[in-house]
Amino acid sequence: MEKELLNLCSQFNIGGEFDSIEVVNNGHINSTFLVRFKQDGKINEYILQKINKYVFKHPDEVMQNIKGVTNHIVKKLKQQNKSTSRKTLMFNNSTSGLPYFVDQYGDFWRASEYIKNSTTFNTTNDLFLIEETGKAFGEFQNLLADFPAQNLNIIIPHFHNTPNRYQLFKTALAQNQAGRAKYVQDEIEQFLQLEELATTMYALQKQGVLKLKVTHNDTKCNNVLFDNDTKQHLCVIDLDTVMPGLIGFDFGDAIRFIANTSAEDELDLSKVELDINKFQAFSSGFLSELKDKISPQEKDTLSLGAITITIECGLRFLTDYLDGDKYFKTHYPEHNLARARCQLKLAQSMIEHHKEMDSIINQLCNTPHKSFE
Ligand code: GN1
Ligand code: MG
Repeated sequence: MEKELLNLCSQFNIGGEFDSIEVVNNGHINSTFLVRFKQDGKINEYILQKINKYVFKHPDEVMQNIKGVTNHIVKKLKQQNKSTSRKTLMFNNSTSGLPYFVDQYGDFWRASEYIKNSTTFNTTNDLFLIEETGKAFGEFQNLLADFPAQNLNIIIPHFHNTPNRYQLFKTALAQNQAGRAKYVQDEIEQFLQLEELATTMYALQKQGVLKLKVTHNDTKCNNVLFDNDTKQHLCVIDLDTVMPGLIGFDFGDAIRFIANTSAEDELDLSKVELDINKFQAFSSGFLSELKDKISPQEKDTLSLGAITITIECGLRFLTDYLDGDKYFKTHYPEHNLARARCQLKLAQSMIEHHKEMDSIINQLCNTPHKSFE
């Protein structure tokens, strides 16, 4: 393995005196290695990654998107006379001049410099970190605000097409492949009642009220790098699902994940709620970077984006439960159902707090930024 990996490094013109290789085990999708070389008395560290070709059918298109957005981020930072150091992932070209190398098995590999002295969080109650997470995603959107989103490849078609997600749900219900529909009549009914609300954003997009922008599509806090010492954000990582989308959905998915009182699959639903302080902290960071770059319609629908994505995600879990757990990895038979119930409860809590969320966003957009430090 070591020999193969070293050969791959040479395909990316990475070299020097070999020091060590480590397997990095923090992703469910790609295979990742940290490789170290000595050169002129110092250690250079690189990340070598094999792209999962089952999940990503066209890794070349994934890399084309990533190259486009990372080059744009560097260009914008330079224009603003800001340092580019540790502010984006940058991928090496291989000897063929492309940002990937295809090995003898048809696997796609990519290489980038390791971002030094950085760390990630899977979950946190620290409002400072939550605000920094908001800043990281806000800054990402800010730097890409003038990137032509229509030039991006569609990596996963219909990813946040909520009416399409409802269609797939109804098909799963009609087919009832796992024979589970009878156990979840209540949940089915609740999701159907939410359909009109959950498809509003998509309708606004179709009407041209909400525009497609560059979106990240996996805005969880563990996709942000923080400086190890200051705990300030550095940059956003995991750019595989960068595609055209709605800003409200990136915002909403981040809120779904970070601004709640429980895990995504909490069984005790009495523990599941929107945490309004976390909502405020994330929104404060996000809008400090972005409030001048988004339209009034985008601002007005940020909270609706959170509600929409939470319902959509729950619906995807319930669909998969009805299909017999084919898409999401599950750790026990009712896992997808537990996740679906949890998202339903969180969505209901968000609906109850809809006005409060809107008024926090309004206030943040109309007053100077005040940090949570
Ligand atoms: C999947 O595997 P992970 O956690 O990166 C899913 C997201 C869902 C999330 C729910 C490509 O993301 O859309 O929000 O599960 N990613 C894909 O936990 O379907
Ligand atoms: Mg991911």
